[in-house]
Amino acid sequence: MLAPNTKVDKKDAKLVLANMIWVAFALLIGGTAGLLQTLVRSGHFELPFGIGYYQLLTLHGVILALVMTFFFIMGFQIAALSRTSGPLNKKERTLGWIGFWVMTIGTLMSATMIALNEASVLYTFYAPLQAHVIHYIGLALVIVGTWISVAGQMMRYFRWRRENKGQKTPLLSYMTAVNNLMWYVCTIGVASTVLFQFVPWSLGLVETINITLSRTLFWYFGHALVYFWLLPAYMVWYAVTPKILGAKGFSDNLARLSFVLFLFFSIPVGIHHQLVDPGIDAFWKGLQVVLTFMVIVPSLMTAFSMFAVFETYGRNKGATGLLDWFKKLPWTDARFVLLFIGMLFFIPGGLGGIINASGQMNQLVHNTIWIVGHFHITVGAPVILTYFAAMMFLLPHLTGRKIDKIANRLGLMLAYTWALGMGIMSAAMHFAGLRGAPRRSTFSEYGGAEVAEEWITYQVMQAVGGSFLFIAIIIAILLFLKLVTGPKVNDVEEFPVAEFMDQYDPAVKWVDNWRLLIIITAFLVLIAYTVPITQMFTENIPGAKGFKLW
Ligand code: HAS
Ligand code: CU
Repeated sequence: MLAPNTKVDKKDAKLVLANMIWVAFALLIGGTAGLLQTLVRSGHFELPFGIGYYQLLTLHGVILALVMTFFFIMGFQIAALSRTSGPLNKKERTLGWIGFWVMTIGTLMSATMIALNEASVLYTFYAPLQAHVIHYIGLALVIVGTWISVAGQMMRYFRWRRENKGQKTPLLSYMTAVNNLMWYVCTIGVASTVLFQFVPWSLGLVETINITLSRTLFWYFGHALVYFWLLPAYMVWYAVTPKILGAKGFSDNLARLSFVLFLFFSIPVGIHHQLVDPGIDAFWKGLQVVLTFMVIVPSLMTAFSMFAVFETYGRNKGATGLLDWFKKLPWTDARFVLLFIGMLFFIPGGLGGIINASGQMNQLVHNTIWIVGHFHITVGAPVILTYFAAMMFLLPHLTGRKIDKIANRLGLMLAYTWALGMGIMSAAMHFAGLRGAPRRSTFSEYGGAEVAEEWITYQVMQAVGGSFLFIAIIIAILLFLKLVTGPKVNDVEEFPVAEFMDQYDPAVKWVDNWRLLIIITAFLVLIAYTVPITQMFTENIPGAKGFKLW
């Protein structure tokens, strides 16, 4: 049964909106940095006021990949819980607010250090690059803030279960809880490396740092991070999209199973980011590659479910033939177009991921700008376009308004401009990467080196794409403003939540058995990481002093 709630509670709405304000702000700052970067790389522009390229790139990565996404995820998940499980109680909501403020303080600390040029270490903060200690503490606080907010969310979830014993938990609430459990387990990695390695080292309490260990702990977190971004988008795909169409979702049980598979396989795969790193045995790299191929399965299940929804919908509207249903989709509804274009991007995005994960091919693309292309058509398109689609209904829903014609038109413009910009930019990045162009580099001509000549056209294309993206960001900001201003209405925009074809089938019990989920997750993590990490302690790896190369 669907929970009787149909609206996000008013007090919860304030908390959600506070998080969403950060999303808009971060998008503007991070997007501007992105535009400037592509202009620098084109070779036709130099940064003013002594701003460094790597300083800007750090800001871009931190503010978009970490700050913007985290605030969105916290806000969206709270809204999803409040909508499907019912209002948070005072304690749960207070945790949400404390988390919000801790994240805010952490963000300001890190951003200040980046602005002072004390932390140009990029968003992955690889050692031996050494930032100011306040930068690391700031990042740690951002994570701690999410822990606190997530604690409130988990309390809401388990309170629903206590109050509704034996019933199937609302799907969006369940998905939120799974994403949060994954988050708790994976952030242990980044928290440990920051606390026990980076902080003492940047304070000068210890002279050197074990780089292999720090990178491994980072990527133990870093791959699950990409699913922490993706799963809220999948929540919208599974549980919201069918309702936007006025159709039913394919299978509630399949959706839950795919989330459980993400929980199991998102964490023990981080070493696929270190396939060319020394200090990790080939066997463990191979094992984690196999596990990476397992984590592709729930995405394929998602693709299948979405095709099933779209095709069924189209056929119900009278479509015949193999692909006719495509034409019947609601091409004038901006919410749909935004997330559908996101899905289209995820087809090459996912394929690129499979290429990256394949040991031998990774040698070709690792550390080239191909990888930057890859993550712009994963987090930078499917994920963010779905976040935009969610903002379209959330913002008016929370503030008592409705999407009007102008907002819908802005949404459509946003979808197409973003697609154009991201399409051009990331295609150019993929092609340049295949020709060897490196990532994390300010240069465009490399002192006139012959090999760099064939990259230049692509770099100019990146700037063209980046400029369209910047226009899209301006449209996005206008859209957000449009959605939260103007007359309030009685017939408030809905937060669409779908029913499923198997809605009334009995619940599959084990997917909600949290002890079992934790045991299997921990077991896989231990198998994949115990030996490689132990070797990093026992094999006497020489430590590195800190470097400040900027
Ligand atoms: Fe990745 C590097 C492997 C998915 C993000 N990835 C990155 C980095 C980021 C990132 C940020 O194995 C760079 C980190 C850095 O700074 O160094 N990635 C994968 C694999 C997947 C994958 C196997 N990545 C993502 C997602 C991300 C993301 C999702 C963000 C949200 N990635 C790698 C590897 C590296 C890497 C290596 C390291 C490379 C290196 O050497 O440094 C898979 O999860 C992908 C599975 C997805 C699919 C697609 C399913 C398609 C769907 C859409 C269906 C469409 C419909 C509409 C229904 C198989 C669900 C169609 C309708 C029609 C009518 C056509
Ligand atoms: Cu990964």
